Amino acid sequence: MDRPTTGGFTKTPGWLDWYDGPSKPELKLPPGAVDAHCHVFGPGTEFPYAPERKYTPCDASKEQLFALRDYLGFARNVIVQATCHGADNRALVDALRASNGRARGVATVRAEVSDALLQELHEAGVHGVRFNFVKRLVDFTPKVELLEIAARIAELGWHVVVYFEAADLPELWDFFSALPTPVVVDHMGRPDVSMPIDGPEFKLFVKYMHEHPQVWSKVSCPERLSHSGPPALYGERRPYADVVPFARRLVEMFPDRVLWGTDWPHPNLKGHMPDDGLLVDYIAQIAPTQELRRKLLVDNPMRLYWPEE
Ligand code: 0GY
Repeated sequence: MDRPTTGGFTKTPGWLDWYDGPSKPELKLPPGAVDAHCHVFGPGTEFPYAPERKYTPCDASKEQLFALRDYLGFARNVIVQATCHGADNRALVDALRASNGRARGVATVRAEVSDALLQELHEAGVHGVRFNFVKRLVDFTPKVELLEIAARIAELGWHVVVYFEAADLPELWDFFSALPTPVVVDHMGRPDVSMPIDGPEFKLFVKYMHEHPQVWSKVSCPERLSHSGPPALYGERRPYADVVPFARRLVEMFPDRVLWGTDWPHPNLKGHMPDDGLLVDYIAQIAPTQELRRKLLVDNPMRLYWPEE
């Protein structure tokens, strides 16, 4: 289906639209399950994309996100500010306010952000900021500025979400260790899953989590990390087999510090757009018991994003 981005914005050539006909998951999610990593994009007519963005996505509205939440069987969302909106969090805040308390957020702010704006974000349901180190997505921000932001948001009880490539962990290690808040790593620090699970790269990430009890990991995005697929495994309902051991290792070693999310509407995917129903069934492979799934999908995200409940 052609869904051109509107509001004077044209999608980046080759941009894959999110998949509009997800299957119904076979896995029954525990009551109160949280999709702890997803985004809203625009719509561009209402919430313009940021001038400094590295891509222009297709629109993906809050109504579409909430419909997917209900269809898949989730109760709540954690909406993460994506780089195409820069530090303009209006689309995020709009979605949070429309969610009737069923969504919380992770924002992007610059060092010059006012206390009043931080307070407004807090009241809307923001509980964290995202620091992005993926070079294809953002321009460089000096670490001293990030540390200033971290010190200010720590006072609000927020945490820091970090997104980086596995090869950059050694360089970022000391900076992450200096952060005064819980640190949530996106997508397991993006391991190369063609490498052995006990090889130096993933071992370093496991060591990092082991040595830092304040560090959490999202065990999400097999569709980004997989070399084995789908598409070949569509229909089989056990997709992304090559990523499973990595995610399962973290779920079993750190059951109280893992989160999971769909990553809808799946920015910057090349090759295939995942069926979100299949992604939910993937959870059964990485968290094989009901207890692990309850921690991953309910207890852990509730502790971080709805601590008052
Ligand atoms: C993700 C992934 C990506 C993009 C962003 O903020 C963003 O633009 O997060 C990516 O391209 O890997 O997980 O949302």
